[in-house]
Amino acid sequence: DSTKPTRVVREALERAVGKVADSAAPPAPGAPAGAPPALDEPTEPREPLPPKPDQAAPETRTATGAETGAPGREQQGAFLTTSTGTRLRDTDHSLKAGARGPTLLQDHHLREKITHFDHERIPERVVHARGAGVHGVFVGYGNAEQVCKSAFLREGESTPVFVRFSTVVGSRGSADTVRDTRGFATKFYTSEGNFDLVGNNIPVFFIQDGIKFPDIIHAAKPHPDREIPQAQSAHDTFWDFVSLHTEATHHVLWSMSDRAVPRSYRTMEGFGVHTFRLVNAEGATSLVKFHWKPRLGVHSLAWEEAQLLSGVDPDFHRRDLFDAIESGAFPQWELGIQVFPDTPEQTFEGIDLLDPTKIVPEELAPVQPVGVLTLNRNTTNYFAETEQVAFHVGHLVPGIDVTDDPLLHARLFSYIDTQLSRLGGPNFNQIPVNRPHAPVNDMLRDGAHQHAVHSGIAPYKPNSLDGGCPFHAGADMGAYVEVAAPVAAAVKERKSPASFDDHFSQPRLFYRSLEPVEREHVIRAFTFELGKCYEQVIKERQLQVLANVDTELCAAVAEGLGLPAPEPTAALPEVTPSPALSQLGKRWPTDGRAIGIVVDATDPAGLDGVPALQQAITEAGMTPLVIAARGGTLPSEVTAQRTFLTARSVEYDALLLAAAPPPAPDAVVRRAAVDPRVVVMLQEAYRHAKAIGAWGTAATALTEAGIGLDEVGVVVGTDPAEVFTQVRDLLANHRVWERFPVPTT
Ligand code: HDE
Repeated sequence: DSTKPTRVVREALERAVGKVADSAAPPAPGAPAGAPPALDEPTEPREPLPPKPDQAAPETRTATGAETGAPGREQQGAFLTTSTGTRLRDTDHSLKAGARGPTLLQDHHLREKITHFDHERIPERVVHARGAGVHGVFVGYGNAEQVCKSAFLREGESTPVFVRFSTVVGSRGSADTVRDTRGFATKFYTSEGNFDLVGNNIPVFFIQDGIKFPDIIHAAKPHPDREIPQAQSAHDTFWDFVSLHTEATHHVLWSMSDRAVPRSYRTMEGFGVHTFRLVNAEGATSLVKFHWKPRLGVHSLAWEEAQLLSGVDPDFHRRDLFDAIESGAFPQWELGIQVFPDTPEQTFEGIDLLDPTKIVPEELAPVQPVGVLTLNRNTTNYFAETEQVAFHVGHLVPGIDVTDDPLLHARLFSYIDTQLSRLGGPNFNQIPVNRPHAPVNDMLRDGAHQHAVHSGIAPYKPNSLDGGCPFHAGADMGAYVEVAAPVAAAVKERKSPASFDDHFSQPRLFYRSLEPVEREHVIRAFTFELGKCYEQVIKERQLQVLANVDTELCAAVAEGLGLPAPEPTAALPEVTPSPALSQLGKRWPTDGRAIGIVVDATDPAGLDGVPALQQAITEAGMTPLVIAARGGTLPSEVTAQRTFLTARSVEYDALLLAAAPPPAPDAVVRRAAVDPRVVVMLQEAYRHAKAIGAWGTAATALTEAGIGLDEVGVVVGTDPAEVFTQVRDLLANHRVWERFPVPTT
């Protein structure tokens, strides 16, 4: 048998690994012994798609919409060319010495094509590699003028923005719905230069000093030996580090809460994390924390939903964002500020404003809205825009300055430095998505990928040869002037202030501010994550950390792990809960929610009411998605967008079951057995505390799934419109929270 390893190979394998592979791919069925393995059929050729509009006319706008004056490098003209504009006759065959002969080195088109391809990838971001970016506009309310002179905050001032949302730990191709912090980075192309607000959806950070950043990231990233697990914190190195490094505890509590599994990028808060310093037109300063407040409210996935989605639709958040914008449901956030007096201590109500592991509860300092962000345009090219966008906390505009937060200071170094290797040189701000809309005259010259053809001969100051140009502006001409903030007389030392030593009061404040059902989710998250660790000592050490946060939390997690709950090492501090930290107890707009309508394709009477229902859902700003046993057009002109094969409950915020009106009470109901995939869908939707509606004979499916018709969040009726109205009402609370268990300890 020619496919068996030879004796020499067999012996070498036996020496090396002690066993031998049996054979290569099996021969085709029915093929004579020794025949080569069967190959797949080649794909059928298809008709080419018609040209897109931008293939006919060259674009002269940058990716951000600004006029550049010079044509970009996007496709121009209808003919295929080389990168130097020479038209090509054939790009399907390399130049060969005869049709069956060797390929010739002289084929310059082949070499250009392959060389470019070989270099298409750039290093992914070392953190926040997985992301989705979109364009939008920010409009100032004008009320911030008392504290900030920045032009983009002026009343009615409209500023283009680019926003990139991201996860932190995973690689570029990792799933969207993993348990992780989300990045929320905004580039404002203001008339005074670019301002980047590079924030997260969690208001605190794992570390207080930037010098620890490589440590936390090395611990959170996959294990270096096998590079697993991907995009997860549920592994030994992460819990090893955070259980030893207790200043991470506050962030860890947020990461184990529902905040770390957002329903959508559109339903996340954003936070600047650090305290910034604002300056008004008179030069008076204030300290502030930035917040983004989503108009749709803060909502999360259930943990099991997030896990299922990682497989069912790893692009869930991207798709959700792009689809919402495509359909005109533009997501909105208000930018808000918490304002604190700029005192020498830089504390507020005893909270150190320079400590990035601390929040200031909104009840102590309300978040005051100063403008509104609307995301209204998807990217044209993911790589050119989202991959190449370069944020930097040092991209500041007059009116906004940094404070001495030691985490922020390390970031001020890191964000430029990282672009040098990621984007390959110092000219990354010339890339279209990074170009400011304000005029640039920077005297920075040369370097890799220089796109500007600078004129003049004196890129230095002072000069006389270019007439002294460019000129210094001065504050009255809109120049950026650092605030002359005093620096305390000090000695050089590697040390943090004593106020940074409190690692437990705010994690406790956070946990105690959550509703019982949210606390249960935190308990389960800790139990899940620590349950994935192998080392007993790490679990025990983390339980000790939890004992110092909250007795209920520690006891419940310990029970789940089957370990004794340790005693706290110090008295637990008194905390005043901050209700603003809970996601519950509020009602929110339901725009952009996805409603699955399960239909029976063989039941024309049941499909009759579906078009009107779809219209009602669309008019309510939501997306109706019809799910049937087969795709295509069904009776009553209903189109199935999903089939039982492609649909999974996790894609929908609520499920509706359509069927014919119930037969007369004495009629014998004869229904085909409910498809088991519909039963799974219903059980999952029920388990994830989603609203479920049904009418007509469809209620049978609920019974078959073991769901009581009178249970909370289950709406059974006769009129589709009425059932939908009630389901919509339930959706305003996001979930049927009563279905989740609450802590019992
Ligand atoms: Fe980042 N961070 N970071 N970070 N960060 C990066 O910059 C870094 C921190 C955040 O969508 C990198 O261009 C250090 C806090 C976001 O492109 C890198 C420290 C917060 C994004 C970097 C921090 C953030 C990044 C990787 C500790 C919330 C994605 C690629 C001193 C306030 C931006 C890049 C995007 C990206 C370094 C801590 C948010 C390596 C050294 C705190 C949203 O420069």
